[in-house]
Amino acid sequence: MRALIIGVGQCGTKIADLFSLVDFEALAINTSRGDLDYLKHVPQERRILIGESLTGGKGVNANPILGREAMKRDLPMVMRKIGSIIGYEDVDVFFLTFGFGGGTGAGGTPVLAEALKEEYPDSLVVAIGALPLKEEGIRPTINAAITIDKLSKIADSIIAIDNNKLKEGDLDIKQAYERINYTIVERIASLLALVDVPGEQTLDASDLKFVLKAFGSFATVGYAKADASRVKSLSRLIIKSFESEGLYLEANIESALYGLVAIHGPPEVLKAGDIFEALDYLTGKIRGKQIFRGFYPDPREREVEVVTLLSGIYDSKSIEDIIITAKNYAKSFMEAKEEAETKKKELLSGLPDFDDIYPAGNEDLSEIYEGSFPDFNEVTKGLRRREDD
Ligand SMILES: Nc1nc2c(ncn2[C@@H]2O[C@H](COP(=O)(O)OP(=O)(O)OP(=O)(O)O)[C@@H](O)[C@H]2O)c(=O)[nH]1
Ligand SMILES: [Mg+2]
Repeated sequence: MRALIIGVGQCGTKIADLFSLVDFEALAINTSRGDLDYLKHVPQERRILIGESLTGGKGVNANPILGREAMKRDLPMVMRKIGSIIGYEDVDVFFLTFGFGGGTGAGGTPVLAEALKEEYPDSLVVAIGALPLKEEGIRPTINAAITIDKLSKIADSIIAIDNNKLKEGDLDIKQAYERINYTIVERIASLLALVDVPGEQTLDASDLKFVLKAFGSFATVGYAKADASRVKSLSRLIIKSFESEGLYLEANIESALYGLVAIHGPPEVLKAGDIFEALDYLTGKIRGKQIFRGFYPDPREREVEVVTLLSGIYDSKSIEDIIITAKNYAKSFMEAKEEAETKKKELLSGLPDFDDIYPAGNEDLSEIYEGSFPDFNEVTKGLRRREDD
């Protein structure tokens, strides 16, 4: 299976950089030259600066209109570059990584997703986006809500990662992001690494594509890992991977259409009875009732790792919170705007124009000043009278 990871904006390119570290094909697109320079693992020739004529290589400061414009202007160059990386072998899935709350990623990703869908109709386009932290304020929330709406009409699935859910304890923001990015890449890379690998019951590219082709709805990845000697119940560990604490996103997994579970560990722990008990439970729980599975017994392994992908999710509290906050804000902003306009009109109505006050004609200016300059007290009194009427 061939996956191409494309990071857009700072958050997205940092995630793509980690994918590159673990040997996935990745490229990085940003409006900020400094942020591209800061990456460590994506090869130089796969770092693409967009919108230079617009921003001078300095980023778009959380303005998605500029992010969108930057991607549009340089789209031919970006698509040529992607084409040259792809060569003649098809790509199964394009994973677009980005932050929902900024400008470059939020504005640019939907433009790129649309172009990829058009040029590579047989490949899937899956968005992997980080949802903003609550404390970031209203603007990232608005950017996220509008970008969710756009991508839901273009992408095959949106793997939304709730930063709020993965942020731990009192790490500072930079450390928290690093930890979150690492977690995202660990989970998705583990899943991708298990596709097309020989095993007991294996997952192939078409299984993964089937699960991810979910009409632009949400997907989440669950995860659980334990030392093999400590696993008393494998079934319990599998179930843990798709319970709330295992998932990226606050979501009602009962609303999911499809699932995929990959289990990797020493053969003596991977007992069929345990695995089927857990899979039956999951199959019964999700609405779509379709679960794909892969078991990968590995005698050298000392740990058991379970990765679960659930797709077709519509019911997610993380997403709903963002959409509702954005809608409420938009509503009160529109009301405030309308009120400001009405107040302004009221306040200014009845004002005369210059011609109403200054004498007409081409008299000598000195004469105007001396003789006929009106008394402003009189004028304002006049205006007040008009308003009282
Ligand atoms: N998980 C994660 N989220 C991040 C990271 N950096 C930023 N974010 C989130 O992404 C949003 C900001 O996106 P950025 O990628 O910094 O912005 P950008 O796309 O580069 O756009 P501009 O900086 O406006 O040009 C914020 O809402 C953050 O919550 C990161 O390293 N990891
Ligand atoms: Mg940036």
